[in-house]
Amino acid sequence: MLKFKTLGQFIIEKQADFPFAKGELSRLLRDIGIAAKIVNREVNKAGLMDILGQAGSTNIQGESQQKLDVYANEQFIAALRCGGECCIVASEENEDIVPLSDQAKYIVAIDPLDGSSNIDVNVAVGTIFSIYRRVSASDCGLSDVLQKGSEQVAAGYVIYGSSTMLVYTTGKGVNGFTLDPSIGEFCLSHPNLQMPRTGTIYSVNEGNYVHFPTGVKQYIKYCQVEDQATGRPYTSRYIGSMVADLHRNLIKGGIFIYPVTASAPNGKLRLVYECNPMAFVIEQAGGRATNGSDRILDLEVTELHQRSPVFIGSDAMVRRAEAFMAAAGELTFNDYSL
Ligand code: AHM
Ligand code: MG
Repeated sequence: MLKFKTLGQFIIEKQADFPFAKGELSRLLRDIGIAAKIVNREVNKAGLMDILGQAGSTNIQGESQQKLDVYANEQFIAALRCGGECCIVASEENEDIVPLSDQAKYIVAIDPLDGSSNIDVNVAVGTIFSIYRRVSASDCGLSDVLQKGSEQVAAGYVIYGSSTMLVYTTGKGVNGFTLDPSIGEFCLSHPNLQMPRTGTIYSVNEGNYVHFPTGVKQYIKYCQVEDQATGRPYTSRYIGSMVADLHRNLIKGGIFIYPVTASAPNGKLRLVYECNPMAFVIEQAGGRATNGSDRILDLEVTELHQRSPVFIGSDAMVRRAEAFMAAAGELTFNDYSL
């Protein structure tokens, strides 16, 4: 008698929540899970293999070597192509949309290996994915991808960390699965994840402090002030892998901010395959995600690789940061002096 539930079993069970479901979304999630296991296998032996070479370099057999993010992109696209349930993939690694099956109902947006600059130093990286229902009746195209985040039917991430986890939502809460390498299955380990309403961790690249908007500078100062009642000073934790930073904050409570800066006037992170899926997960866990004033999931999407500032995490902390932004009366970088 099995004492655990695998991702596959869980997905099939949850299909009953959607009485008219034909199993396509379930199969799509299964395909993402399979690709995640393949990527996990390569990430885990990254130090052993010659896989760390730059894309475009050649190995001793004259075969071209690929960076892990290129490899991950290929694996996810191959799994989605093979599964047949995806009509378009939009990926951080591809300038344009990748058309797959025009018969299929779903769009997948993906950051195949987020935080990939961390691979070379053995730090956690992740995959972020987002699923939409196509809106076109035929000839699916870019307009199917440019939907607001609130239209997502499912989203999630995989974290390749000290263990590998897949965390996802279909809009009915958030569930986390840990990969048991001995049986090669993701097993339900974190059912119904709830983000603490507040926390004591703030995650922001403080090296960019001088370039931050005044509201963000003031919020950071607020985090650093001694105050017993609110548990300040807070702890600063910034890995540089959004998936890992947000996963930790989801479990422990905290806020992650990537604001506009002088060099990134629209923020750094991408709306379609980074901010929207993470915002869907965090909201479903009881947290909050905005661009400093407006809900991420309600932002108009006009470009495939559109960027957005993001304030995401525990509800009370994000609201507090927004209050500092509103009080400073600006959303754009304009003050080097504070
Ligand atoms: P990537 O998708 O090219 O890996 O970039 C996204 C990453 C996020 O995971 C992380 O939060 C951020 O970039 C770190 O940026 P910075 O080094 O500017 O702090
Ligand atoms: Mg990324």
